[in-house]
Amino acid sequence: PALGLITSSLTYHAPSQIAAAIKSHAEEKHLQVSVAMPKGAQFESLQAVLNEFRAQNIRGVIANLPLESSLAERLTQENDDLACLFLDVPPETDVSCIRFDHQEGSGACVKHLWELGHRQFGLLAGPAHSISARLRLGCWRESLHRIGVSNAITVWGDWSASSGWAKTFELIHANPRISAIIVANDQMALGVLSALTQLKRTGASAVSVTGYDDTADSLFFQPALTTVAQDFDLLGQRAVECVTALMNQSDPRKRVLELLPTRLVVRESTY
Ligand code: IPT
Repeated sequence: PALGLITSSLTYHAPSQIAAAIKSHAEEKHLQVSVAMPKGAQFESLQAVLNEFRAQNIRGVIANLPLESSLAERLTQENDDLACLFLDVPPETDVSCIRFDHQEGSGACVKHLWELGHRQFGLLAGPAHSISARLRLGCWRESLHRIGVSNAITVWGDWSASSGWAKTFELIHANPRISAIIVANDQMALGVLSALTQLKRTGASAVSVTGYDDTADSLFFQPALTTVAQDFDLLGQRAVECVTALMNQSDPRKRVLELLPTRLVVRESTY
């Protein structure tokens, strides 16, 4: 028996950690994992992947790539012989889904920086096509709005360190008084820290930075990164457990919905 995994590019840290966790927890259950990494997220290309999985006798599929609600719902409805579980879809989507509680983590970053006295914020979001990027940005803005901050500046990166580096110059140029940058993932935060060093915004004129993911490397960034921890191993474990449970029950309309906790890890990049 085998599972199928459709994933975002494994060149990024989080999807590769999640894939590794899925693989090892599936192995414990003596399940092979077949991996597909489609370029785009159109219905036809995803349906082709599911057909390919079906031909390999796969009956359970985990999709860790950003999909709009209507697309995930259509895939679920038109493939009701497969158990499909989604890890990156909007909250209101009528499909089986496990995801991290973005509200908890995003809100905690704003609160932490506010309590340190920061009032001038830069927001570095992930790519606009990413569901999780939009959810995190939405929460930052809502939390800032609630405490009366209305002048935060938003820029969008593509999850990579190089985009974080480039966008930092834009942010600081737009408002040189920015004292804190909230970043949608650790890889972009690495680039932000590098750009801030280049801009000589260290020491007394340092800018605080928060990341998101808590990758294994983030502790060794200079300075060590304050970030929101997402337990990718737990996500992989729960995903394998849920998709196998879905495979073993007969009602294709049954839905699983699980929210995993996140946790703010405070290190040296915020003061
Ligand atoms: C999400 C990561 O937080 C982000 O850093 C990036 O790697 C993205 O994945 C790629 O799709 S985590 C995902 C479960 C929403």
